[in-house]
Amino acid sequence: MTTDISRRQLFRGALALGGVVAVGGSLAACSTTEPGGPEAGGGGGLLDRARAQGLRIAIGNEPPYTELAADGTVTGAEPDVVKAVCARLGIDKVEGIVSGYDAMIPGLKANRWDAIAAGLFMKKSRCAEVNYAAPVIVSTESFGVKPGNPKNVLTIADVTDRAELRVGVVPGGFEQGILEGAGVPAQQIVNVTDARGGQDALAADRIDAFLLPTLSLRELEGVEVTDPIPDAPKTGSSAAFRPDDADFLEAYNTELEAFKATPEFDEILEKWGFDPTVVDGVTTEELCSVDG
Ligand code: 6CS
Repeated sequence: MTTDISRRQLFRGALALGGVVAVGGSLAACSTTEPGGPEAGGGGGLLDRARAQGLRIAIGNEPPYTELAADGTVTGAEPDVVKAVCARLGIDKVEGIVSGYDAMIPGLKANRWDAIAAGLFMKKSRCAEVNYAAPVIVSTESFGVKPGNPKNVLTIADVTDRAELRVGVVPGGFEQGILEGAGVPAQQIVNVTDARGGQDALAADRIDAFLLPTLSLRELEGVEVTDPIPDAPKTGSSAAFRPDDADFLEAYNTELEAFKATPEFDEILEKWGFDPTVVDGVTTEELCSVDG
């Protein structure tokens, strides 16, 4: 008897095992670290390799930041910007590989992918390990709660002040860092696999609130989304690269800055529900100063 598992079940199984699942053509083409894989380093090396073989990006498959279309192509606000900038660099293939947020930087260092384009929000600890391109997205965090917000969870301070509140976060995510940075004890922090896992945990009363970006929560069913959390830090993101690929980053940033001035950039952000003007004047340095 064959077991016909869905793509989502496969992803969630792989993520639960801390693994990654490569998509691009077919799942059979799962690629993690390619045998004799690309040597790290040398922006020119990555630029030449990407022009020849395509660019592999890690994504979280969390719309609207990143989304795996039914036919396996990678979309979402960040990948769509990456694809547009890559086209300007002569790179005509971008492959999405689904990963948990906690595995994205280790996977980049292990050459499982060439870049991260997942809405991996900038903060000190991440900026110390990877080099981010100029900001593309600045967004907000909210709580996903049961309709009517019966526990009245609105701020991070509510969570620190009320020991009975259990908050769901994705493993190693920016939100986990917000709670830990605020001194929320581990027993109040509940790991869920991903956005759908948080939705299910809320429905099953395993958590009282799900901490996730505002627009990601709005994609879920049966979840009321609070206003942006006033005492949560600013969240900003862009593509992230290995420090050894500085030449590639320089070429990428040059084309990204030019692309950000075009109507197409605004169209991509607006298509996915983001306000393209919020990122105006925001720098990587500013976002990399966020604690955590
Ligand atoms: O940067 C992060 O870790 C967070 N970013 C997104 C788009 N979703 C959740 C994740 O924790």
